Amino acid sequence: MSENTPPLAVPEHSVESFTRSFLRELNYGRGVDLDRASANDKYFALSRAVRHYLTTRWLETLRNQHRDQAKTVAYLSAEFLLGPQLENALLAADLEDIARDALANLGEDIEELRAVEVEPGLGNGGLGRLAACFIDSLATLNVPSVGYGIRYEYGIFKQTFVDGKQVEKPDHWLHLGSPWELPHPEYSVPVWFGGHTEEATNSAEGARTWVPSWHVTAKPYNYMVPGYRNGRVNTLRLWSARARHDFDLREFNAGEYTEAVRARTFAENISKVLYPEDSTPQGKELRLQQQYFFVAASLRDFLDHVLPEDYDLHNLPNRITWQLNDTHPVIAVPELMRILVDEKGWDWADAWAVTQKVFAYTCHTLLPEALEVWPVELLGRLLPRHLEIIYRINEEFLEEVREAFPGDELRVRRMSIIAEEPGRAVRMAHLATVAGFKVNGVAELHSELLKDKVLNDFAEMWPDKFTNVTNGVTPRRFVRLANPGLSELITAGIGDGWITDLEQLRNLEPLADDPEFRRAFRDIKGANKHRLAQVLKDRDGIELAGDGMVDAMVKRLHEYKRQSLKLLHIVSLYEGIKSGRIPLESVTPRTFVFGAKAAPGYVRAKETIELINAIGRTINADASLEGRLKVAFPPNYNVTLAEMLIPAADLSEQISLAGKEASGTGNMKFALNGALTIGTDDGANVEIRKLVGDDHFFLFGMSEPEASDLQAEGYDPGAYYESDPQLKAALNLIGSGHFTGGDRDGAAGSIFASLTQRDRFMALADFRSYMDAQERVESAYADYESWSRSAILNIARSGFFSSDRSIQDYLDRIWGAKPIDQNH
Ligand code: H53
Repeated sequence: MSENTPPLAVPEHSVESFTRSFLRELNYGRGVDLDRASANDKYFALSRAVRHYLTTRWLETLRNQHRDQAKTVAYLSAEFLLGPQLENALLAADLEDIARDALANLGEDIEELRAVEVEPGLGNGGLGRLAACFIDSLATLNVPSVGYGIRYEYGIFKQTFVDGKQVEKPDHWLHLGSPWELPHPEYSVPVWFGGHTEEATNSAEGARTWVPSWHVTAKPYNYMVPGYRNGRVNTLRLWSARARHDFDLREFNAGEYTEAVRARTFAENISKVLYPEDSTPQGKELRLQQQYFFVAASLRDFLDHVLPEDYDLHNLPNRITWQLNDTHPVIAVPELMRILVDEKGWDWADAWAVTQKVFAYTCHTLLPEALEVWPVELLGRLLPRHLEIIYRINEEFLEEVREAFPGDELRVRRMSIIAEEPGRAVRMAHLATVAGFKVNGVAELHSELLKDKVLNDFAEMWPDKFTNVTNGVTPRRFVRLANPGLSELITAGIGDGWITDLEQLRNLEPLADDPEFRRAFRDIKGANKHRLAQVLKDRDGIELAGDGMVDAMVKRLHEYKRQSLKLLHIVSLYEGIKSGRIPLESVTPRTFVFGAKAAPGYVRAKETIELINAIGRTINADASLEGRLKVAFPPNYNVTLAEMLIPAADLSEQISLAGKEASGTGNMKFALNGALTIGTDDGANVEIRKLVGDDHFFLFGMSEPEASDLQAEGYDPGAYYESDPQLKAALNLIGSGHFTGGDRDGAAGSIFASLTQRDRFMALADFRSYMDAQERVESAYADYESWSRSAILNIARSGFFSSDRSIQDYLDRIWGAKPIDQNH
């Protein structure tokens, strides 16, 4: 299209026009008429019709971007946990009512068609969902940006339970196709691997020539990322791996069918499946291939297709920031150096000066074992030139360290990008910290601990490099879409400005004292609980405990998050009731809701799942507890389920050991939907508590310094076990096999032993304080009037946790990019 050809006009916002679009898509796009259309046909036609309304804006955005060459943010992330696309597109295009009415006129129920969608589960948990919230906010804030990642053919596995044990099923989300992606094979780029290096053919200082030995083709698929009703539609570009040649015709003709497709299978494996690890890196060759694959394709794409042909790359820092989402994309650093020095012929020093100005690094963890480290042998085999470049970066960096701290060789070893023990390996977090112009943590406490502990040597050397950007969540998806009842109530009270300016929720504060408003809030919470109850019943045959409290712990299953501590609370209540210590009538009716996937290879996490299910089975089958206690553990927790569950919750469990959860973002979603938090002083809980106030938050447990002191002194879980009779009784009941049909060896025995002997995340030390806090919860909940006041205040004071605010922080303090006026 020439610069002067305006894109098509946005179709008219009317039921008639929408109906026409829908039918046209059904007839011409799917080749069926309404009478013969499958649910999938109708879902496709509906999605495509919605897409029409956004496409014009998308083309405009791309045009403007090309014309303005404005500073762009490229969010490089191995994961984007997008969640259902249709509802978000309907919302962004302001088509919810029109589409519903149009379909109703045709005798179709939009909810039924929405249910056809399989969400793209291209992420594991917090980090992937954060990336999805961030691209939503970037678009809504009108920032030129592009998300780059991998189009995994199989997303995060589908979790099922068989005899209470997790069994993983492949998530073939593309099985019926996706109406949301647009392939662009013409923009495919080759990505090379292996081989060796040779003397350079150019004369640049530091240059070498890489002679790789094999390659795959990276084929881009574009996804729309619509801003909220602001006319901007950004792009998410996900790469799919293909073999250069589909198959070898000669071999095929000779009857060697398997051989003929070998190359293809090999290449396509790279984007075949998302690694189902969360917070712990898996040192697998394929994973490094995935990382280099998407990063190399993305850099190439930006340099060759987004920038004008004659662009002077010395200006790159004014044109782009590449944000590195954790260490996964950090191989981009030597890749850019390689392009500038070996391909463009720049001297090393010039290339390094530019490279150091275009990357910024977000660290999402505090667990040292979670920082990626690649064996030199592997990296050198897969990417020999990159390894050489890393060595040189390290050499010059260590010179700098020696100059700054003369004689401190211990420090030099600690800071080196290359670890020597246990085997030689590249520390990707160090590389990112050396190359990045900013390094940020994801919550205040986390950023402090990064500076003081995990990356302390680096912070001493470059104090200004370190900053904090507290995470946030998109209010569009997690309030407006997930909780329509609450959204209407808020809008009736304070107008609808909160959807894009979440601090406006502050204006709800006075309404917390209005009994009418509180009653309306309670009605909505009740309706959300019914909605959840219905879904769980239909989906999984699970019953909730009447209208009781919904107490939710949903997150990945990880020992540091301490699902086991939650279990100790449940078992202690159960044991207390059964032994007569706790009168049944005094127990608040409550349903403990769990949602959690365990990494398939994480044995302890899988045992915990088994134990939750075993305890749930026992409690749920106990007629004497009917209407009092229930345990609901719906399998396959994902974004779809989160949107259903979070709005129904009264209590949000955020009980990680202090100093272990970098931020958490579920905690924010719950508070924004009017749940009160029971939590430790960890991650973003700290900021939530400060904002909502101690009276509206149930704090318990050791602080981070207390926990690390106790660890340093030598923690003995046995001492807690012996000295607290209730704790002992709960643990013994688990260990006795009471919940596991008498089996003391399997999950129950293993968790009993691990908690009483090692208890790596000190659940036993926090048990008493947790139980006390749960008692405070019970008495607060007994006055539901005052509880709902606290819940409303939680909403009113959580506006800070919008991802719009996070993105504004990144813009102001890291990226230096600006929102642009779409219509100028
Ligand atoms: O990232 C979230 C944090 C959360 C943290 C999580 C995370 C992953 O999901 C995967 C890897 C990793 O290093 C960290 O655990 O605390 O809220 C987003 O920042």
